Amino acid sequence: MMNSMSASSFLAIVYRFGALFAASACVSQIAVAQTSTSLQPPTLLVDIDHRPAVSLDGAWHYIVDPYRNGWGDDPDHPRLGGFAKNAHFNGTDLVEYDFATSPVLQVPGDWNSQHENLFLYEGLVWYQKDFTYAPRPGTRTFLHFGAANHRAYVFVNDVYVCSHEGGFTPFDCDVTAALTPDKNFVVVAVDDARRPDTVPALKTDWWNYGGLTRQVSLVDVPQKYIDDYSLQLQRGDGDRIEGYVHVVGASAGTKVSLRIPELSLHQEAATGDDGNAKFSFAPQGLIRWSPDHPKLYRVQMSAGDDHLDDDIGFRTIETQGDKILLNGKPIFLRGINVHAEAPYRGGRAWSQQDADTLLGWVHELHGNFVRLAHYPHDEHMTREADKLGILVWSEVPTYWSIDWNGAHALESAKQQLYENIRRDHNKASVILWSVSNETPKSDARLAFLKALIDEAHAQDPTRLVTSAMLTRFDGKTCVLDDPLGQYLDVIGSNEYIEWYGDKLGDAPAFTWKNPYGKPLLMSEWGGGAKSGLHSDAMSWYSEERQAQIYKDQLAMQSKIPFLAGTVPWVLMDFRSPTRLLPNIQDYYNRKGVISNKGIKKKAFYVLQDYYAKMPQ
Ligand code: GCB
Repeated sequence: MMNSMSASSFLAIVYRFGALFAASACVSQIAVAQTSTSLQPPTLLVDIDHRPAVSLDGAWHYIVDPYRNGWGDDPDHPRLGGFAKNAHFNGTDLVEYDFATSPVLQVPGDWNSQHENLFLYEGLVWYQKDFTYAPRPGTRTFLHFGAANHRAYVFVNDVYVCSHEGGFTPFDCDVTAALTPDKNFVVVAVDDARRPDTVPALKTDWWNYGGLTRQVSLVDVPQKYIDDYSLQLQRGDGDRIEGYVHVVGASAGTKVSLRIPELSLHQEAATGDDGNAKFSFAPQGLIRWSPDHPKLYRVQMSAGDDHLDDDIGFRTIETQGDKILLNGKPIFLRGINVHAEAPYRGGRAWSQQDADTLLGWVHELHGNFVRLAHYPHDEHMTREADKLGILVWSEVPTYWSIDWNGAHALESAKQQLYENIRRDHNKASVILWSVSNETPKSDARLAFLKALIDEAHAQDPTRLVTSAMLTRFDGKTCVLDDPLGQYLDVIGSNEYIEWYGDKLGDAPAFTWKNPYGKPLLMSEWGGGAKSGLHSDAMSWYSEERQAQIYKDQLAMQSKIPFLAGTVPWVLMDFRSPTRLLPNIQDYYNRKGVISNKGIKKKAFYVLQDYYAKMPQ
C-alpha cells in the first residue's frame, strides 16, 4: 500500500522533465529544474467530491502552441518560463502572446470537440484562468484536476506547482505557497502529443481527446488531513470490516474516529508511525451491497480538525474454481463495454448527466456489469454505479503495443494503476482491476504486466485482477492459454468471431478450452452497424447483420460451462481515428448497440431480450 507517491515515481517525474527539456532544447535549464525546491509531486486526495471546494470550471483562455514557443528560455524562471508568466500585450513591450485576448475553452471539456480547427489537433495547448481566492488561515490548499490528457504542467502565479502524466486519473497540486490572498492566476500547459514510451502509446482505437477533460477545483484542508482510507468487508464468514484511515502530518498516536450512524457504530483508533489508523470491527445488522440492493452507508471520519464523509457499500468478491462469487454466491455478469464518449453531444464524457445516460442504458438492457474501457472513466461513473448497483471492471490504458522494455512506460502504467485504485478502492461497484487490453505475447510484455498484476494485488487485496486478452484459435477451438492467465484471477477474452474472420453463422460451432480453470469473461465480441442501415441480405454494417452476430454469439456462449459473464463491444458508437469509411464510419467505430445520437439498434434488443430471460 502506498500512501503517497513513491520515491521512484518522484524521480520519474524529474527524469521526465529532463527528457522534456532536452527535447525542447532548453538543456541549460535541466540542472536548475532538478535542484529546484519548488518541485512538488502531485498527490491524490480520495473522496474529493465530499470536500467543500471552489470550482474553477468554466471558461479558460487558451493558446494553441504547435511549435512549443511557450516553453520559453527565461533565465529568471527555474522551469518552463515563457507562457507561465501570463504577460499582457500593452503596446510598449514586445510580447508575442496574450491570454487575456485569446479565445476560451470550456473546462471540463476536450479541445477537439469544442472548436472545429482543433478537431485533429494533438500537441501543446496553454490554458489560463484568473481567480480570486482567500484560503482559510492555517489550511493547505490543493488544486484538484479530475484529469488532464495526457501531460500537464501547472503554474500558479508563475510558480511551478506540479506536473502529471496519464490522461485519465486525478491529481492534486499543493498550491498553498504559491497563492496570494485575493487575485491569482493559473496556467496549465497540456500536451497530448502521442509518444512511443507513454501509456497508451502511438495507436488506439479511440479519439485522443486532449485538454482539461474533467473538473478543476480548489480544496482547503487542515494542516493535518485525511488523504486516503480503505474500509472493506473481509472475505469469509461474518461481517467483519477492516481497513485504515491515513492522516498526513499526523504524529503517531493521533486519534481518528469513525462513525456509521445507521449501524450505531462509533470506533476510534490511533495513527501509527506511518500515519495509518487501523480499524477492524463487525457491525451488527449490516446489509450487504449487491446489484439487487445497492445499500450505501454514510461513513463519517474525523482526525483533529479534519472531517470527511463518504457513502460506502460493503460486499465481498472472490473466485472459486471457474465461478465469480459476490457475497459468497455465484453471479453471472450481464455486461456491456462502455467508452467515455459523451452521448448526444460527443467528445469526452465527464458529467453526472453523461453517467446517468450511459448507466441508465445498461439498466435498460437488464445488465448488471460494465467494463469501463480502456482507461479510468470520470468518478461520476463509479459513484453512479455504486448507487445503481452496477458492477464495474476498471482498466488502465495498457493497450495494444506498449514499450514493454522501457522504464518510463512501466513507471507510467504503475502510476496510473495506483491512482485508479486509490481513487476508487472504496467503491463497492468496482470488483475488477484490469491491467491491459489485447497485448501481443512476448516475454517482455509478460514481465511488464506481471509487475502491474502484483502491484494491483498488493495495493488492493480485496478485489480481483483481470486483463482482456487475445484469444488463440486452434481451428474452431478457442484456447485460453495466454501465459498471462496464470497470474490473473479472472480471464478476459476478446474474440470477434463472425466479424474479424469467419462467416456469419459460424459462431455456434466454436468450442472453448480453459486450461487455467479460472472464471472466463467474454470481454469483447460484436460487430458494426450504421444506425438506420437495413438490409435483408445481411450486408456489412446493416443492423440485421449486427443483430445476427449477437444471436449467434449468444448461442455459442450459452454452451460454455465456465463462462462467468459476457461483455459485448460496445454500448455506444464512439469516435476513432482508425474508422475512415465515408458515409458509414466517418471517424466512428460503429460497433455500438446504440448510435452516438442515442438511437438503439436491433442488436440492443437482442441483448436486452437475452439478459431479461436469464435468471436474475
Ligand atoms: C478490440 C479493441 C477495441 C476495439 C475493437 C474493435 O479488440 O480492444 O478497443 O475498438 O476491438 O472495434 O475492433
